[in-house]
Amino acid sequence: MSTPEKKARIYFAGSIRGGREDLEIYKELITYLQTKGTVLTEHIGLDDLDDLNKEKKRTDVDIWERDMEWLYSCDVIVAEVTRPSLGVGYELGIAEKIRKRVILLFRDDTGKQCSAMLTGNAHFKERITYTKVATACEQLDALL
Ligand code: 6K6
Repeated sequence: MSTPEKKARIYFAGSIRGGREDLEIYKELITYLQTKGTVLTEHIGLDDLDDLNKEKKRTDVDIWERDMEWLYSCDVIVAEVTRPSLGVGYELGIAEKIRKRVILLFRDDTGKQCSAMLTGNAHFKERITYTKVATACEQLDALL
């Protein structure tokens, strides 16, 4: 009998207090990533009021402690970085220091440029630039 394959633990990072304009895109990406493994941070795509309120009731200390545990223990971080977020930037800085695998996602139809701290950094070599989420998922499929 073959041993069941261990599901990848995926840490999805996306803006929360940095702004929720890309929430629908996060939701679609998270739904796709759930076909590839366990998404630890599925609350980033939450807009169901009950679930979101539960998350919002957590203290900032609780949130930081839980997220750090997940960040250190995950197999891969997938970060949507089109919408700049201090929290996501912080998570990526730690990911680089602990040499954690990171896949960056950035939309190229916004007229914005991604930070040179990411695009100029050899640790963040796995980068997907996309316009449609379906294209991002196809490229993720080749990487995950
Ligand atoms: C609100 C909505 C959903 O969850 C909440 C409660 N807040 C947070 N819960 C979980 N992770 C958080 C929360 N706030 C920030 N983070 C982490 O920082 C996430 O992993 C995100 O990738 C990142 C977002 O940082 P900000 O600076 O945009 O908030």
